[in-house]
Amino acid sequence: MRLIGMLDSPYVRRVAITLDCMGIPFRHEAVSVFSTFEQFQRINPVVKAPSLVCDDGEVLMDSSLILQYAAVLPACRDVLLPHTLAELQHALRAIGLALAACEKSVQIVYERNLRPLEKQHAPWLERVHGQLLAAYAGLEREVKRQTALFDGSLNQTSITAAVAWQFTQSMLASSVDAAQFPALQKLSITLEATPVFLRYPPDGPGVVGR
Ligand SMILES: N[C@@H](CCC(=O)N[C@@H](CS)C(=O)NCC(=O)O)C(=O)O
Repeated sequence: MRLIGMLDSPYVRRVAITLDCMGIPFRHEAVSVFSTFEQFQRINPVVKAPSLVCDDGEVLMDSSLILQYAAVLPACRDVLLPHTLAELQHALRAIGLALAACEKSVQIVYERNLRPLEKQHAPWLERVHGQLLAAYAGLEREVKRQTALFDGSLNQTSITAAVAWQFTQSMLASSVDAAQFPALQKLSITLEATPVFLRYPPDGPGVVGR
């Protein structure tokens, strides 16, 4: 299996780290949706990162769908999600908040980096920024509440939350004050120091216009 996309995408990084923790063998190919658009297009004409090229050549996209597929592969040692309904529900709520935070961060970065300054729409940016802060406020509460998931262990919830936080802090630190989110900050410091996070550093060319 080939995982296509740059690790500076939180979605790609989330999948790479989770697949590794699940015990699933894959080859990572650092192809950018921006600086190597045509190369990406040849693999997946939709140009969405992450893309997963399965062993039979079929291409999957969307990080959550890729992880859903990975969870039923014979090589999967652990789906890294809770097994009871109540705990799964809480875990999925936290993952949803982290993914919303990624999406809102990406929207702000695209608006700022890809749209000419005079065409940027301040009310839209303000709306998305409010949504981003709401997502992180909710996630901060979950990190404090769900102590078993956020005790430094590696599971789908903690990985997604830590990857989202690192991405937002690297791109939008002035928009999301880390001091207001101490539990997320602590989680990020802990997980970024683990060998598996260090194996997939958030490197890439960033968002650049073509
Ligand atoms: N919901 C998707 C979002 C993936 C996504 O938006 N990836 C970005 C890179 S961070 C991308 O492919 N951008 C190029 C584009 O949308 O044209 C997921 O979870 O994988």
